[in-house]
Amino acid sequence: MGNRTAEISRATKETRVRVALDLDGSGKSAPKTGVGFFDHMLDLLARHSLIDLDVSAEGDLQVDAHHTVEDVGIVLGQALEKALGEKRGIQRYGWAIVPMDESLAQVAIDLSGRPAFVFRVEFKGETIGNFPAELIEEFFKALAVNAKMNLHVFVPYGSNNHHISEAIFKATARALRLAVSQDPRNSDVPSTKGSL
Ligand SMILES: [Mn+2]
Repeated sequence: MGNRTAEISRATKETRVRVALDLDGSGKSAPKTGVGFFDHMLDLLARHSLIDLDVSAEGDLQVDAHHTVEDVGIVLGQALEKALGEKRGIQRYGWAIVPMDESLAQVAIDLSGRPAFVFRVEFKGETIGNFPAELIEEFFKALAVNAKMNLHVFVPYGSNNHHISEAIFKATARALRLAVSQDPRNSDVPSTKGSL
């Protein structure tokens, strides 16, 4: 299957973001985005997907965390797509249902080469600590579009925003772990079209 790694840097007037990842890693990460809660979520994403994930970002946090979080989603999505290459031999689909105490998250992924994003989540109030809850959706939208994948996130219930967010990141991680993993029964591109 070769080397499934990628490194992408992106600089705009709002942010400078660098992402390096290894799909066949062990879940190592030490995110440095300047946004503590977001670093915590990226750490969860790496740990539970077993993707080694090196993320550093310097954003216009004097404005707010919006650009930083969105741009990390963009670059992470681009890196994921690049590391997958031709997608030969991958499982392609991934899904997970993950509880976090009283909250539940259901995530389904298709690494289809087509972006689609469904986010059915109701946070309780506008913030998670001092982190704007709406940025969770912005991050995953940017990730889905730039990784060119279908990403469906559904939280049927949950009452603590920190738990809801953790459940979403862990379920996405688990779904990604499955979707990017090698299918021992199929070394071809998993599509009747012959490409993804
Ligand atoms: Mn936590």
